[in-house]
Amino acid sequence: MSVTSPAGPSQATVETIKQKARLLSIYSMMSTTAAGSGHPTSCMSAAQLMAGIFFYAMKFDPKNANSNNDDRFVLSKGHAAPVLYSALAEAGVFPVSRVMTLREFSSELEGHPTPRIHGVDAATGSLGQGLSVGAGLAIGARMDKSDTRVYVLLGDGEMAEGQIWEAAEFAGHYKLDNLTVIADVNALGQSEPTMYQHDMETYRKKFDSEGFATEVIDGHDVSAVLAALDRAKATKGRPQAILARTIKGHGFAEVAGKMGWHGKPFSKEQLARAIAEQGGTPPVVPPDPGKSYERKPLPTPPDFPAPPAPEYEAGKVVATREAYGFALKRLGAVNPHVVAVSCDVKNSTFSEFFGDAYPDRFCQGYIAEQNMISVGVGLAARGKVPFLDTFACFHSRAYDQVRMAAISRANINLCGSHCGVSIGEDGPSQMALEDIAMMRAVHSSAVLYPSDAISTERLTETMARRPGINYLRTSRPKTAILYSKDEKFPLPGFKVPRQSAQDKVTVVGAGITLHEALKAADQLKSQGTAIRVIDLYCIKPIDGKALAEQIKATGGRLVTVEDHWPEGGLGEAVLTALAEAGAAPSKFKLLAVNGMPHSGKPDELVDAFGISARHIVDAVKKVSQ
Ligand SMILES: Cc1ncc(C[n+]2csc(CCOP(=O)(O)OP(=O)(O)O)c2C)c(N)n1
Repeated sequence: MSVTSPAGPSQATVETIKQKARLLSIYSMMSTTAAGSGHPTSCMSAAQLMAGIFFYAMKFDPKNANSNNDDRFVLSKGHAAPVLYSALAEAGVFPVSRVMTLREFSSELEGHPTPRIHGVDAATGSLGQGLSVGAGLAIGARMDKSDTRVYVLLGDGEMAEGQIWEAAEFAGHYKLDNLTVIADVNALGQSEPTMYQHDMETYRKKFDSEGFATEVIDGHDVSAVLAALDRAKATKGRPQAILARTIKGHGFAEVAGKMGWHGKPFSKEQLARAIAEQGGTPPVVPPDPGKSYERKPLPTPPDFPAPPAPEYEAGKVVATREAYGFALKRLGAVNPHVVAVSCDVKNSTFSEFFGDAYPDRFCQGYIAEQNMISVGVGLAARGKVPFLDTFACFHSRAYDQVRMAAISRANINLCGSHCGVSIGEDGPSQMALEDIAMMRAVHSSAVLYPSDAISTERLTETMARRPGINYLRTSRPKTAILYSKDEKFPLPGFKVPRQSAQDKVTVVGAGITLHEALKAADQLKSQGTAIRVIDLYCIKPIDGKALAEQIKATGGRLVTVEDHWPEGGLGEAVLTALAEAGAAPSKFKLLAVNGMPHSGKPDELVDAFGISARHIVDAVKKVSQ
C-alpha cells in the first residue's frame, strides 16, 4: 500500500489520493444517512488526511490488518468511525456494502470503533486516549526492534484533554520517531468552537515544546498532506505532529464550517446535493450480504513455561507489594512478552526489581496514570503482557481508561499497592478504599487480593496468563508467609487456613484483614470458640457454591472484614455470590472501614476504623448469639 517516493508524490498519485478522499467523504455521508445518526461532518474534515495516511503513507495489509510487521493507525477522535470504516473498506478489509450497515444491531461496525474488527487496536470514543494507545504501540514496536510506524488522528476539541499532553510528553521524552500525530484542526467542537479554533501556532508550539517535529498544513490540500507525511516518515529522533487546518463538513457548502452540524446525519436530499457538489452521482453500493467481519478470536496472552517456585525463608515477613516485584522479575525470565510501566512509584510497588533486571522491557510512566493505562492497551495490542502499577488509590484517576481498556478487549494487568488504612502515616489521600468496588465493576475483570508473599507470586503469574483486565491489590505492611511454595491458587478460589468440625462462624478476610482474622481465631479459641477463617484471595470471580458450603458448615453465620469502604467491596461481593448460589447467610456482619481515616500507625488505624481482631471477635460473638 505504501507508495512514498523520495522525490515526493507524483501528480498521478495526488490525483489517486484525491479520488480516495472523495470516496471516504461520500461513504461517510452515505452510511450516516442510512444509519440516521453519526458524525458526517467530523469525517469530512478528515477525508484527505485519512486518504493520505491509508493509501499513501501506511504499510498496511488488509488481509492481516493488525500485523506487527506493518504500520498501525489509531482513530483517537472515535466518533469519526465512518471515515475509518470507509478507509478499511476501500483498502479491502471488508466490502463497502458493510460500511452501509454502520450502527446496526447485527453489524460489527459500531458507532465508535472497537477491536471487534480488523484494523482497530483499541476502542476509542472517550476522547483524549488515542495518542497514548499510539505511544504504547510505538514503544512496543521499538522494544521489538520493528520498523512499524504508528499514525494517530486527533481532533482539535479533544486536545483540551490533559491525557493528550501526558501522551505527548511521553512520546517526546522517549523520542518515539515511529509515531506521527495528525491533528484535524477544524475549529469546531460539539457545542461550540474549540478553545484555540484555527490558532495553528498555539498547537504547533505545544507539540514543539514536547519535542515533536511539527508542521502546519492545509489539511484539504492533498499534495501538502502527502508531502508532510513523507517528511514525517523521514524524521529521525523525535515524534512528529502534522497540524492540519481543516473545515468541518468540508465538501458540502451548506454545512461546511458551520455550527450546529456536529453529530447530525444529512437528509437524503442533502446527501444527494452533497455528492453532486463533490462532482458526481452517488456510487452504486450493492446490498450488504450480511456476512460478519467480526475479528475472532481476539488476541490472548501468549503461553509461557512455569517460572521457578517462589522461595522464602521460613518465618520471614514480607509485604505483598514486595512479593509482586519478585514475581515480576521471575516472570520476566520465562516470558519475554512481559513488560512493565510504573508511574514514578517503582520503588514503592517494587516493579523496580523487574526494571533493574530487564531495563529494555521496563518503562517509566512518570506521574501520568491515564497515559500509563492507555499505553498498556497499545502494548497489549502488540502482543505484550503489560503490568501497570501505581498506588491503588491513583488507579481511580484512570478509571475511564480502564473502562475503555475493557471495551478494547485488552489484556492488561494492573497492580495497586498501598491499599486501605493499613498504609498508616501517609494519611487518607494515599489510601485506596474504593478500588475493589471500582475494579469489580469492570467487565471481564479479575480482582485479586493476596495475603502473603507466596500467593502474591502465584497470582501474578496467573495474571500473565489470563485474558482481560486483571487487578492485583497489594499491601504496604510486612505480613507472615502463610503458604508453602507449591500451593496452588486457582481462579475462582479461596483458602481455608483455619477450620474444625466445631466452627461456629465463618470469617472471610483478605490481605491485612486475613491476618487480623487469624489473630481473632486465636483469641476466640482461648475462650473456647472455634471459627473458620477464609482467605478470599480472589474477590472476582467467586465460586459462590463452594463458599456457601463453608458457611453452611458454620450454621450459616458469616463475618466479612475488609480494609475498604463497605460499598462494593469484599463483603458485598461475598453476599452477592452467596445469594446467587441460593445460600444467603442466616446471620451476618460486614466489617469495613467505618469513618474517614487520618494519619497514624497501621495497627492504630486498623483498630480505630473497625477492622482489627478485636472488632472481629465482637462481630463473631454478635452473630453467634
Ligand atoms: C471524554 C469525552 N467527552 C465528551 C465527548 C462527547 N463528544 C463527542 S465528539 C465531541 C466534540 C469533539 O470535537 P473535536 O475533537 O474537535 O472533533 P470534531 O470537531 O472533528 O468532531 C464531544 C464533546 C466524548 N466523546 N468524550
